Amino acid sequence: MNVLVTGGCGFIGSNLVKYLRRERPAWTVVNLDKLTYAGNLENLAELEGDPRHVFIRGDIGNRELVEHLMSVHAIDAVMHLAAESHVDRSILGPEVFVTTNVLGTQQLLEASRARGVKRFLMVSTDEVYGSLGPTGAFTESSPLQPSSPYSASKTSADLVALAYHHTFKLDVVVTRCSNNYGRYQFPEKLIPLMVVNALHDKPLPVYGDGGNVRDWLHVEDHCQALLLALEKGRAGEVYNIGGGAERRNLDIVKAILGLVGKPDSLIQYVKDRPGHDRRYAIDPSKVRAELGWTPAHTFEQGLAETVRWYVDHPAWWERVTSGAYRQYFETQYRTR
Ligand code: NAD
Ligand code: TDX
Repeated sequence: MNVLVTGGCGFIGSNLVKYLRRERPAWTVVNLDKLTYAGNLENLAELEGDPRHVFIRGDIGNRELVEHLMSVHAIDAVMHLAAESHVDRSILGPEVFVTTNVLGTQQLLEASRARGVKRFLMVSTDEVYGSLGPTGAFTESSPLQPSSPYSASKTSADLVALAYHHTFKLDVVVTRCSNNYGRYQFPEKLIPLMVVNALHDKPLPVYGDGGNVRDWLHVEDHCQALLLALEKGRAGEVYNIGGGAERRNLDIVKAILGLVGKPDSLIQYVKDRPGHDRRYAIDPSKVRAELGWTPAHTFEQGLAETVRWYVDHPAWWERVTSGAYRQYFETQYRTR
């Protein structure tokens, strides 16, 4: 089995590539990644010299390149994770979100169709469903109501992938997961940003009243669900994947401060994110019943381990927060 993972140098992708090498050692994993600010080969340092991990730097939108590598490596299946992934960046500059997430995905689907790929796993997001009120949870048939340029671009990609199944009979499975956390997450996302700021005694910027709720999923649990969906999911189906751990942002920020031994006075309430979704929650009944998946991590244990990893690996986040990221970070916070 030869699998193409796109975005394999990002947060979830790098965890997935390592998970696949451990769980399916006979497979060859071809990793196509453009190495944007979010992609970092250092995340895969432990695979150096591994003949069954092939890294190719390139854009998913480059059809010639994608078709060529699919042919040279006899790709059987695609796990598509490459994307622009950060909501705040999509508010500052939506264009690249449409280019990569929508047009890039379509090019990849077209190449997969042309090369007779046997399965295409589209990694989508729960943000396609928009925001929930205080109760209820997203099921696979909840209406699609994305709010941000990021989530609208992911919804478009998700629907184009399903259209390739319905129209062209490409074997497509879509997963829609909730907020991931764990090692190697870029420190622009809530949990690593707060850990890094706390370690530097910098203010912790909580948007709005801090009462927004996310349903947290450990990245290793997500990788397990993705492999199950690849191997056992039914073509044309959507599977919601959620960790069953709904938490308010403010409670997470306070938990992080407790774990690193810093005072709550570092919390700074800042202007809310425009169009900020209030609450996400996943009904995971389908993935549990059909694929037999349940998360292994509890949030409290997973958060403690994740925070410890950031505390123990300052060299990793110091390098990734330099350069281009720093410039973005400063633009972001000048506007508040
Ligand atoms: P990330 O931003 O950490 O990584 C994205 C990777 O894609 C990077 O390595 C980047 O270099 C690569 N990439 C970007 N544009 C590319 C292009 N045009 N061609 C090739 N490679 C390109 O993202 P992540 O958090 O690991 O998310 C992975 C996927 O999971 C995304 O599709 C995202 O929408 C989805 N998702 C993420 C979460 C989450 O909580 N992180 C939740 C739901 C869904
Ligand atoms: O500085 C911050 N302060 C803050 O209060 C940041 C970065 C975030 N927040 C809030 C906004 C959200 O309510 O924390 C929550 C989580 O924010 P993010 O980490 O930016 O994630 P979110 O917007 O929920 O989107 C994430 O989950 C769905 C991923 O980034 C997406 O790629 C995924 O599709």
